[in-house]
Amino acid sequence: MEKILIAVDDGMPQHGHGLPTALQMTAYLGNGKNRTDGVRFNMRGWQKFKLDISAIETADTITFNLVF
Ligand SMILES: [Cu+2]
Repeated sequence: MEKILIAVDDGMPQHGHGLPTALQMTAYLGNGKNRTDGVRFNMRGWQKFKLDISAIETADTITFNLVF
């Protein structure tokens, strides 16, 4: 199996701080899916999740924006 590294950068861009907890990939669920725990929001507003994903011959970045 090819080793995949996922780095997570999260937080509230308008406030300049991260989440109060650290995200962790806790399980591989198969078929390219992973379980992530540790997401806790302590305030409303714009939350940004940036995932830097890298494997042996490729890398990509995806950003999720949540507003609530
Ligand atoms: Cu904030």
